[in-house]
Amino acid sequence: MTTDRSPAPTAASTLPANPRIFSGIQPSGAPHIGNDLGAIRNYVALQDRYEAIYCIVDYHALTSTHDPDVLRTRTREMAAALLALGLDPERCTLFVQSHRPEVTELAWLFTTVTPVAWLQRTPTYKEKRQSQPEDVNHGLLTYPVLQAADIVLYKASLVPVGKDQAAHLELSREIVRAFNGRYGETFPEPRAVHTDAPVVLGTDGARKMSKSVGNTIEIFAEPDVIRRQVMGMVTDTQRILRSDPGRPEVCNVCRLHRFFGDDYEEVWEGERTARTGCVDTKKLLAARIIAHYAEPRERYLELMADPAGVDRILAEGAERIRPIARATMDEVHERMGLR
Ligand code: AQP
Repeated sequence: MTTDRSPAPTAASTLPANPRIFSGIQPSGAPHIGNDLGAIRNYVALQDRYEAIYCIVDYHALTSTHDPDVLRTRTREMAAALLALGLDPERCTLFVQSHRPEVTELAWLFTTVTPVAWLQRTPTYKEKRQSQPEDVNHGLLTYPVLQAADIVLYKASLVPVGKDQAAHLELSREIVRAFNGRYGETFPEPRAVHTDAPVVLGTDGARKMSKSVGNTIEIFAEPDVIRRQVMGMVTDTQRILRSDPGRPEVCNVCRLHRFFGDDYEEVWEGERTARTGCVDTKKLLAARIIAHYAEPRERYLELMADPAGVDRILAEGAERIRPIARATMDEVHERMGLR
């Protein structure tokens, strides 16, 4: 079984010389394998090569999570999850978005260079209007402006993210171009770095795996829960009988086998020849996912048993990057004629 968590070689080989890395993750629910395969394993790999800053974006989560206790708990859980999966506070900075409030000022300043039409056409905004019609708050509309501020407050130029973030990142680049065009060259244009699993589909086999959709395989759930989530996955819908040959290239279970074993071709062959059935393939996948995350799960439980220790790491992270945030804001004030 593979434990290689490095990014796709094509992604890494195109990186510039000394970029600063930034990425954020929402504390909007339990982390899932889509988060890990699409983004977190790149966070881990890149911390050894570049100056890396990672953020738990609690302001963003407020656009859909309104219970203070839930938000607090999830924020700490997400921090413990990232540490358990391999982020090392000695090799990167991990902090909570609201602990460096300069970002909200920068976001507001960015709204003055961002046409409303750019925000209204964002696919995520359109989706959220459908999925939470009773709560189309202003934060949902301006989400990409805050995201642009998150990244460039630290003058980061590379952003490890999944493909679902492509439109947001493109908007960040447009906002940076608009600011630089009006006030002079200030910020680098950020660009995405993807893994070799930039879009992981959910257990429904239709939409991307997503906390808010609830079609996830959770990384730190009890083994029984993981087993249930995997066994509930939609497979190749044209394979009706056990004796029907499968089509592994369109089966989400088979696709996931690529990331949880060295022998996925053998697994695929078993499906193609109907030597194995969907149930066998799911059972094997569940066992491999559980084994793959067994050690991180132990670390996660240890970290959650020491909440003060986790909070200390987050507080130190926010403090460490204060000078970068202050220097950026001083420069922005000067350029915009404030102060
Ligand atoms: N399915 C996925 N495949 C690949 N990458 C993914 N990411 C998320 N889902 C997938 C990447 O994980 C990072 C953190 O994303 P997030 O905090 O937005 O996570 P989420 O699960 O997408 O969260 P929600 O609550 O479900 O948000 P919505 O529904 O608003 O998207 C990002 O780099 C993301 O690309």
